[in-house]
Amino acid sequence: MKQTSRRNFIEKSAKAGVATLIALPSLNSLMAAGSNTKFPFSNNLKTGFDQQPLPYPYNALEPSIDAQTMDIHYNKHASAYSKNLKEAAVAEKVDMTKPLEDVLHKISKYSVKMRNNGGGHYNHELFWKSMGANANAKPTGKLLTAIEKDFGSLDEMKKQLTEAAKTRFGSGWAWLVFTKDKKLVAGSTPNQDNPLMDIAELKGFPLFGIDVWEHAYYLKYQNRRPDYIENFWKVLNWNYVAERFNSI
Ligand code: MN3
Repeated sequence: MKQTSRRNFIEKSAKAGVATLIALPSLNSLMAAGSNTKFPFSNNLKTGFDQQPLPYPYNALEPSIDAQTMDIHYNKHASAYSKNLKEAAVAEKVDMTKPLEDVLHKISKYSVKMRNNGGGHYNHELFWKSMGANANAKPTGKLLTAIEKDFGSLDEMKKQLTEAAKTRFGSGWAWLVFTKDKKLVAGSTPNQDNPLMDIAELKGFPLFGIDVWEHAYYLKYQNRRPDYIENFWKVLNWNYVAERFNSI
């Protein structure tokens, strides 16, 4: 499909009734940094139920991620998660003015449809924002210090996360997670589960995730998931990852 300019895209999205992110005051921001942090973490980076506009044109991440994959991924796969999530929310009487995170934290109390689509919507909203055309090549500051403390080095973190992404059997996500023990760990979840969910084996606050469903890479990379993962690192938006880390 033809490239859509950012401006046209935003206009189109606005016409489609896309809502803005729900911004709530951060409890933790009111507390002294690093003290009394409660798990699950509460911060001001909340997710609504509507799909947000893609923060860049479809071709912005080329050659790592091609425009056609981005178009189909965003407009077909991800938008269906949002649509189906809202159907489930209506059926199960979920207040959609509240953050989606509230549902994910107790997802065991809801239907499989809510779990699959609530996870699917959250994971993709995070995924788009975690990438960028002018992404920084490296993390800095507090985030880099934490990575070096918990992994030994940035390269070792990338190695462990790459391994988690490569070895996730079937469909799922690989994550860099901040756990309740206040440590960064690399791991993965199946399907559209994520570390916010009470049913997840890997629990914590996701700083970013790598989508390893075939729909995320098959058009360009076919069966070569490792090549896709290698190229993902080139478009990772470390500024946004740092913003998430600093918000906890
Ligand atoms: Mn996907």
